[in-house]
Parts: sequence; C-alpha cells; structure tokens
Amino acid sequence: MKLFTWPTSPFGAKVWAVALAIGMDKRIEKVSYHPWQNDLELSKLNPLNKIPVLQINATETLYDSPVICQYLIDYSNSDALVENLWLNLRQQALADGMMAAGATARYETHFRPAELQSKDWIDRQFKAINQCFDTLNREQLSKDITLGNISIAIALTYLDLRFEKELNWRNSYKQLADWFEDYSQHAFVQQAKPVDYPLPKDIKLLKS
Ligand SMILES: N[C@@H](CCC(=O)N[C@@H](CS)C(=O)NCC(=O)O)C(=O)O
Repeated sequence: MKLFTWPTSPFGAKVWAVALAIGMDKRIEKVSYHPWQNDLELSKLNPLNKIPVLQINATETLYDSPVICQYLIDYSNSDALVENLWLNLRQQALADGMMAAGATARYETHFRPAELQSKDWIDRQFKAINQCFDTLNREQLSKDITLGNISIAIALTYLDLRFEKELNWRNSYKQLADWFEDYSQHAFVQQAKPVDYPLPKDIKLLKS
C-alpha cells in the first residue's frame, strides 16, 4: 500500500499516527506528494486533489483521512481503537475540523495573494478553533489509544506548528494542556506529527 501525503499535512499525520499505533506502518510506503504540485498525478488518485490518499493496489484508492483510518483499523482488526464508536467518530470530526480551520487560515496567508486576504476570515477560523479548545478542555479525555485521542493529539501538534503564538491556548485550557503534555509523549504522536518542510519548487501559488 502507498500513502500519498506531505510532512506538514495534519490529515496525513493523523493517518500515519494511527498506522504506527496499530503496527500498519510496516505495510505502507509513504510517498511525499504536495497537493499544490503542478501535475495530474494526484487528481488521478483523488478527484478532490487532496492528500492523504491511500493506494491499496493498482486500481483502488481511498480518501479521505477518516475513511483511510477506518480501513487500516478494519484491516488490522484493531477495533479497540474505536470501541466507543460514536465518541471516537465525534472526536475525530472535531479534531479534523480544527485541522481544517487551521489549514484554511494557513492557506489564506500563504497561498492567497496579499490583496485578497481577509482578516475576518482568519479570525472566523481562530474562533472555531478556540471553541473546540473549550469543548475539549471540558471533556474528560482518557489516556487510551483511541482514534479520537490520536486525532485530537495530532490536531494540537499541527496548531502548535502553525499558530502556537497566535493561539497561545495552554493557559486558558489547562486541563487540555495537561492531557496533551502527557499524551503527546507517545511515540506514534512524536513520529507522526506534522513538521515544517519546504514547498516543492514547481508549485504554482494562486494569483490575483
Ligand atoms: N477531509 C480531508 C481533508 C484533506 C485536506 O484538506 N488535505 C489538505 C492537505 S493537509 C489538502 O490536500 N489541501 C489541498 C487543497 O485544499 O487543495 C481529509 O480528512 O483527508
């Protein structure tokens, strides 16, 4: 199997963290692929032009990240990760939403021409992220290795990578900060978390 992803992608990192947690990493070859690369390879795999994509064989691919995670969990009989299914799916959805809001804010400042950027739009993303911090801070997050917890931990690593200063969340959400301090020590979080990486040279940014 091949996983098309990029080192900064939070969604790809979540999939990789799940793979590491359940020992599926050994079966997967990671392929670095940036979604803004200027060729057609990705759109053949995923018409949405997004990563991550899991190529299972010569003819079948899977997207998006919740589908890939569920496939890996089923494939390896790792049902314990989603024992409380609806809790895990909701937590994954919340974490994915935080990643999406973070990526949207990032795209606004890094891929959009300066004259088209909107501070209101970025503030709207940060507002949603802060509401999620608040919700998670009030939940009693467990220490278990679950899809929900892995997703939340990876979302927090991504927001730290991109917006640690702007969000400055730890003092306001102490219970969540303590949980993350502990949970992020897992090797699957440390090894999978998104890391900064230069853009490929052939990338075409948006023009006004
Ligand atoms: N819902 C998708 C989101 C994937 C996603 O937004 N990936 C980003 C990279 S982190 C991407 O490929 N963006 C390219 C684009 O939006 O055109 C998932 O969970 O896989």
